[in-house]
Amino acid sequence: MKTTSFFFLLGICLSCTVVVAQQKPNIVLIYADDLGYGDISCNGATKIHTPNIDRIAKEGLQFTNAHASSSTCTPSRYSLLTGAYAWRKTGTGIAPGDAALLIPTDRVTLPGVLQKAGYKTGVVGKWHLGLGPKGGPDWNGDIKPGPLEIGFSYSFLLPATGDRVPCVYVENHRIVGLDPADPIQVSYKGPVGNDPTGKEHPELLKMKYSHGHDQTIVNGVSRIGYMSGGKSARWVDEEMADVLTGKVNQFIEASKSGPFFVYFSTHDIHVPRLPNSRFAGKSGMGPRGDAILQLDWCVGEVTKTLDRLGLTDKTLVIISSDNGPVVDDGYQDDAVTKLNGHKPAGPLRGGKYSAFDAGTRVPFIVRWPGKVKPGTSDALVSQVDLLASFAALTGQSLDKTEARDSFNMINTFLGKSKKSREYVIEHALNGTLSLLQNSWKYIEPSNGQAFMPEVKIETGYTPQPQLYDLKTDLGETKNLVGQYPEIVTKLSALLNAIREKEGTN
Ligand code: NG6
Ligand code: CA
Repeated sequence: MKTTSFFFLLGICLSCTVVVAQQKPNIVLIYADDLGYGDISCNGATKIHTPNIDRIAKEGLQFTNAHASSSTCTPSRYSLLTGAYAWRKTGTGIAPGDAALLIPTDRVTLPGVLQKAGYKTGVVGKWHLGLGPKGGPDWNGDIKPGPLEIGFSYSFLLPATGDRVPCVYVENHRIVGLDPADPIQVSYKGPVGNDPTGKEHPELLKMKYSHGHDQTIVNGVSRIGYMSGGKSARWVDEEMADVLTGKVNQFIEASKSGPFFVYFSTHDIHVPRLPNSRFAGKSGMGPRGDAILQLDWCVGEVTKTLDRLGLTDKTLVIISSDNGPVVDDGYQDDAVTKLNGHKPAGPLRGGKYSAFDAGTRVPFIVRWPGKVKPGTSDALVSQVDLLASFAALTGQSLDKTEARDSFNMINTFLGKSKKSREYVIEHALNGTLSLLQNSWKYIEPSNGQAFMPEVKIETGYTPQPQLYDLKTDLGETKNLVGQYPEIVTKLSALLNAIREKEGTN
């Protein structure tokens, strides 16, 4: 190539980069809880219909090989927001409801990056990343540090999960509707106050537990952890989807001049599954299916708001999930008996908690009308890359030690390229790491139960290494370790090198 044409081409490439870098679409990230790859009709479900999610998929780009970082909530969200794998830092497993904020306030974060680029940044819904200083939050005072100290300008939260106390909403630094004359007390060590527990008073329950979840009863459902007081502030599970969706829509309305980022972290379809009466009984699959319908409704309501405000074309919408599916996660809600042949994980093996692919391979849909060409992408991608990708999209550079596991994959997320990530790491409940590269999946050896009887999930934990070729064996049934020892050596060496990568936790 002649030098002049080389520089001409270089010029074109650079100007493309600049065009991408200067775009500041609004960003709506709808992050479902425990939604499996096969739980939505656009991913092949036939027993349940999700028209609003399907609409986003039809108008957008649907990924078939996108991963959460972990097969449980807290570590997936930690890595989504920090661009670093949670397993690099101790204490980032499933957090109790009184945990301190897990993300140090001096860290670069996904909302922080967007805030620096001029975005209004909001989070609504499940948090589960701890709140307050070491020792936990002051529930009756200012609850901080929290989202507002790590890059969000507005927050409306379930502090942990729907099945963990305290069962109250926290807006910015305060519990909503708390009566100072009835202070709230929270403990994960032992009972506080006189509220009945599920263990002692099962006759008071409207939904019985199947395992765990036998502590303080709130709204007829016993939870993990103990609480007392705060009666006027307690949430009603059946109203939660409406409350959260309303807050998201208010935030969008108030930020419509843009750009804004909203992280809508739904409670659905996590346990306890108590959908609104509009959805109860409607799926024919029991509360788990009804919660999927409710989630789909939430997506529809947000979509309508974007349409009404004329923001649809200016908004990048992403729908995904924090980990794979579980059917019985601790309540007797008919999810198992009414499954009716539905396959929450689609063709994948395992589920929530596991090292098999259903643990982390989740729905992932990107819509940006006029910018993202509708279709499907088989590129291997990970949610850990959203931070660096949004930094690139908004024209910002990151220090090399920050967000060390997050790569700029914006062209793949926007469908401009089919390029896969060089590798993806999956992290399971017992700490097992797996490495995906091309069509290979390597699961490192680990100790732990191969089958979790309460949740009836195959974990993929074995003392021997495992190697699967997902191109020919998506269901991870034939361990090829004996046939390809050189691939095993290569992938385990790569995994170790990644494990040792330097950077800030
Ligand atoms: C488990 C809970 C489960 C769920 C999970 C966290 C029991 C027996 N099981 O310990 O119900 O809350 O933690 O789910 O307590 S996650 O999606 O937030 O990671
Ligand atoms: Ca989850």
